[in-house]
Amino acid sequence: MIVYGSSMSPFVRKVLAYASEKGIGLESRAVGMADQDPEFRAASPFGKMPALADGDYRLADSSAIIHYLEARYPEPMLIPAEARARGRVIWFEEFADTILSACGAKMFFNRVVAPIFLKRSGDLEVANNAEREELPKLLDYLESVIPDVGFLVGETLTLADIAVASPLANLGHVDVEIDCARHPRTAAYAERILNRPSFASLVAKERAFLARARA
Ligand SMILES: N[C@@H](CCC(=O)N[C@@H](CS)C(=O)NCC(=O)O)C(=O)O
Repeated sequence: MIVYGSSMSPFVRKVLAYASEKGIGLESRAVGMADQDPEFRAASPFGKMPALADGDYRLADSSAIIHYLEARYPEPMLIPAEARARGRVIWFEEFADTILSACGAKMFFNRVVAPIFLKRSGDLEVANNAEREELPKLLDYLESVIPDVGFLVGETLTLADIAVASPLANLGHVDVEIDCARHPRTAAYAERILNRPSFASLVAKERAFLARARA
């Protein structure tokens, strides 16, 4: 099974960390933004990453891919069956994909993607505004729902934790630290989840790659 994309994308990282937590062996194939690789384009009609190829079955979108994998490999269950728990897990995934990642993308695109990969200046005002005005409110929300110990939903790791931690990893790539005074639970939670082997090896590789690209 092949996953196309770069793990610096929170959506790709979410799929790779999820597969690692499930013990699903995936081959990660690097493609860049607007990549014309025909296999990738066949799996992702609009050229967005991630995309999956499982034999002749192809699928785009991190959530679609994860739902496919969860149905194919039910154990360990990372999307709970119980109605309320499942609803909460999908809420956190949506929050992470559409609200937290959108805010993070303003910083990541303008501080990293534009200058390093597109060789042009990013709009630093957009990035700084996202960091100062948008992000603190999102972290305030997380601070109100993250428990002192454990996970976002129930007693075990779920897709909710993987989805929320993934865009938090990008903050490290744009030199944004979660303020331990204002958001102590969120800071400890991010460290807890991102230190799991499923995330730690990906993030370490990303950091090394960015350090080389910036040098
Ligand atoms: N909803 C999609 C979002 C995927 C997405 O927007 N990926 C970005 C990278 S973070 C991308 O490929 N952008 C390139 C483009 O829009 O052309 C998912 O969950 O997979």
